[in-house]
Amino acid sequence: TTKDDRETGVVVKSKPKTKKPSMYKVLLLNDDYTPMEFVVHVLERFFSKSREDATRIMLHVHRRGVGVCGVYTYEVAETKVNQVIDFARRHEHPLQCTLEKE
Ligand code: TYC
Repeated sequence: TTKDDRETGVVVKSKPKTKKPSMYKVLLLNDDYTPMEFVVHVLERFFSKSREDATRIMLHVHRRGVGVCGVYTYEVAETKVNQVIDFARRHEHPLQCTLEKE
């Protein structure tokens, strides 16, 4: 935005300093060992997906190798990645999850 000082004629520019945060995709990766039901449960539990959406995403990852679970600000995305990896590890499944800037 620009502003013209009426006495000096000096034009100053300012921009509103609030910026939209960068958004990050949380990606789920396929593997040969994690049970399909476990992946569906992860999508319901950590990404608030319905059983139907969770099943669709799981099958997409199973067939294509990778899929998007959700899009979040960096801090939220990183927390979800850590929660998923930790939950999978505790259940001794190799499920992997990562984040990617949008
Ligand atoms: N490929 C796995 C199987 O056949 C299922 C699976 C789907 C694993 C999605 C990981 O992110 C994944 N049991």
